[in-house]
Amino acid sequence: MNTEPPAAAPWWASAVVYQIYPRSFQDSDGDGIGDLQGIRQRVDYLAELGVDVVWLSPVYRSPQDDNGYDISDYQDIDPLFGTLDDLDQLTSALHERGIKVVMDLVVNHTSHKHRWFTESRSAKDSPRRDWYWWRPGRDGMEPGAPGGEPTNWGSLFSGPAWEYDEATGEYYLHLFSREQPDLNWENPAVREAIYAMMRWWLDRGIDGFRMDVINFISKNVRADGSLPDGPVVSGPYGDPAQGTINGPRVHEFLQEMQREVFAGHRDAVLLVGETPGTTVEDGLLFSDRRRSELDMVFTFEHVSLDQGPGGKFDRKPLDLLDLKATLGRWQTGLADSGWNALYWDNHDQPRIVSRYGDDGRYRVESATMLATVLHLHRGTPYVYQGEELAMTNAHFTSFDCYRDIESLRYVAQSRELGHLTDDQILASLAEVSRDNARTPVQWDRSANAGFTTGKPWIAVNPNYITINAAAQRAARGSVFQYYRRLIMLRHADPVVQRGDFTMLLPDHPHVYAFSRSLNGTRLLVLGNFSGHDQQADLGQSLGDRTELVIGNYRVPASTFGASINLQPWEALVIREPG
Ligand code: TEU
Repeated sequence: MNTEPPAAAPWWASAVVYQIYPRSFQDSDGDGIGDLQGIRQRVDYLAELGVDVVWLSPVYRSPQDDNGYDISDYQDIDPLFGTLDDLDQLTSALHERGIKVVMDLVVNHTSHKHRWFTESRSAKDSPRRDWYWWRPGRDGMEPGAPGGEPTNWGSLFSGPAWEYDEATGEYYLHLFSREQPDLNWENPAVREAIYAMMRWWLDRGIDGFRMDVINFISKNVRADGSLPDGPVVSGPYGDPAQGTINGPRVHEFLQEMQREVFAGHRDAVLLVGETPGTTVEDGLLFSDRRRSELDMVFTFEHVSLDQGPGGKFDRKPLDLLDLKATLGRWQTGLADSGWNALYWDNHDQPRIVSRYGDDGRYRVESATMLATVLHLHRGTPYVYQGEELAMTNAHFTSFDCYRDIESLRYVAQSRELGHLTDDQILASLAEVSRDNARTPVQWDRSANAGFTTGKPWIAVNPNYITINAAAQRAARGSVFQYYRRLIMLRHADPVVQRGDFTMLLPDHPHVYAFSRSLNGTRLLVLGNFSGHDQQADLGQSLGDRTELVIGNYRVPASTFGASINLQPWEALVIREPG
């Protein structure tokens, strides 16, 4: 880290986290899949960017049905990525550069190949039977027949959330794919095994965890062991949310985890929860320091605003007023005792420049505007690999380009239901498939963008010839250089780290405006979310000592009156000293 954080604020108030999706970051051995030694080759790039923490998406041993989010051994590395020794070397290389390492923790479910599950499924009286959610079929229904599932829940990856297992005549629960059975956290032995595994990783020297769907671990189980059906909103299945999200014991489990795993480590580690379906009220409970659960959580509200009633693949345009209202609510709601994790992109979301920006004519302007708005909020910003280069969506036009299990299952289900044409399915995949974020990082203009000497596991975006790290590192005014400046700003400026947040112009349809203030100093942040000039009427003149802190156009500070003209996708941060 560049600067010491102020004593009162936790270290991560002035930190920026960088997410690596190892499969697509850098290949070192020519098999077309990124690996740990590949990441090690790029640590100086990360140091140059200036990030404080690296979060590694899963590298554990896994059959890779969901690219590592299906773990078969929590205490080993998948040979695709390397060895435990490679991980230790990478951790040391990052630590030497002052960069912390956060591991992904996927403990709502395991792989169906995990020993715990193979033992569990082997017999009804297996000592591990109760480590997962086994249930008989619905009363009066033939086991294994459609509709015989214990509840009507749909899985998040299409199809039912229960899989019938002939060997013992019961069903097991899988909120994700059938290769990802849900662990039964009601069983104390499960929790103890997970805590022991987490302690083992801390002892190995890692600096925290990003906890996958951690608010799914407590199910809403009735006293008789049954689980509730969910409302059927769209499609053939019921929504499992009420029975599975933010369940009755989730806070108890996290507080227990704090006591069992993090006692004595509390201030050094970073704990960020991935929490779909979480409201501001829940977010506050998770991140309130006094409750000792998590440091911050990823909300999904601001990345669901372009989603129609049919769910993720049902697309509608973003209304900027919704985005401001949503992020504004999270800023206000967590102002006193909670903390926000700030993100646009990750390995599950389409690229933000293609989504809320313009990846054509104004790619550079819109990417830097979006970055400015995000990084100036109160919270800890996350940068997903390639976001700092304004990498775009994949723009795939045929089904055989896709690799992601969620996308492929969605295609299969949609074709089976027959409501959509192939062109319609392809159009929604092109907008929102997770593979948009998973194409290889574009390092330079050489073959395969410098990602691999072999055949990449997923196509490289052909725009790598112009959009790549080598070009941007060298160029003033590049998106990469702009991200560096934003990161330096967070390191250096207490107003960015700790200032209060006030939303301005909430009804302006195209301008995102807010201020941050601390001890009389105010930062005014303006972002134009359109490809046209926009006027921001602030109602009061800015003082005459204002200065431009950062912006993505060259504008002299003296032009800031009560009304500011913003050029297409322009971002401005203006300081008014106290
Ligand atoms: O994702 C959880 C999640 O709910 C979604 O973001 C999901 O990816 C999907 O897009 C919903 O439509 C986490 C991981 O980030 C994701 O990669 C995994 O596939 C999933 O959990 C299961 O482990």
